[in-house]
Amino acid sequence: MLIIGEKLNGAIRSVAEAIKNRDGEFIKDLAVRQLDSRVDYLDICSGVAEGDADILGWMIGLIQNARPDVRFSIDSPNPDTITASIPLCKNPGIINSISLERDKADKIFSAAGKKDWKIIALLLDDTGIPENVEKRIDNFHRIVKKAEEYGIAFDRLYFDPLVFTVGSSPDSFINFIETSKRIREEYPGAHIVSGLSNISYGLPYRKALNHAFLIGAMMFGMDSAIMDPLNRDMLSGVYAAEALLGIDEYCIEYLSAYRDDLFGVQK
Ligand code: THG
Repeated sequence: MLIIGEKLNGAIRSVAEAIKNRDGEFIKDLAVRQLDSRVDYLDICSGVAEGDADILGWMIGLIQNARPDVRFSIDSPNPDTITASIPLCKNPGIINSISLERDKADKIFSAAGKKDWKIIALLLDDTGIPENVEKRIDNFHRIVKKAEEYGIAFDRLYFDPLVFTVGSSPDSFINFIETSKRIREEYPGAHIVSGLSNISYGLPYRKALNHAFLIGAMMFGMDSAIMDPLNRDMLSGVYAAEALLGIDEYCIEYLSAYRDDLFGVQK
């Protein structure tokens, strides 16, 4: 499972505050704590439209200075911010994200076509939030076709069926797994990703919902998630599910994570 650390997001109040004050120590600490847990990529999102690229550039420099081996997931709705951020990164990362909105996919596919970056594709177009599974699958086919036109290898794409809070979208999880199932039936190796903490927005005791989502979605092929890597219950959930699903043969990874006390339960 590819784990993308979610904490450096301007939608989180304390992070927004640190960005506003250019509090490098706060940002660096949050980066290092995630990297010292278990994370493959660090998602970075400014949470603002104005000065988005400058903020991400500042974060990239700061974090890369402390940890040159870091890999970023550049999280911006603005394709120009993404194309400006890519050359600043020493290591290949993830483009988060493209969609069929306006010329977003074309812009990014033509700029990043030859690079070794993974690309998250939201199953979204200009008509807005896809209301059902059929629309998501239609968007999936259109994105696959476009990627082919630009010569983007299918394996670089991570499809995000989109997750909304179950507090106001009762079908959110069902739509997610139904979409994943359909994609996997057609392309068994397709990568599926989610911003899984979205599922619990506005609800109490979020980790119960996040945890249930994680296990359920992994059963239907989700192999990557933007999630909280500082939450030990979520981390142990990833390892436990991989063991049960036969992805982690003989529980080798599970045992090693336990021994390294990644679950935070050893005395
Ligand atoms: N898809 C893609 N990218 C995304 C999202 C997506 N990027 C942003 C978002 N959605 C995923 N990132 C977050 C980051 C933080 C939270 C939710 C989603 C969040 N965090 C709480 C906090 O830190 O205060 C705590 C969460 C918890 O209790 O576990 O709410 O869908 N491609």
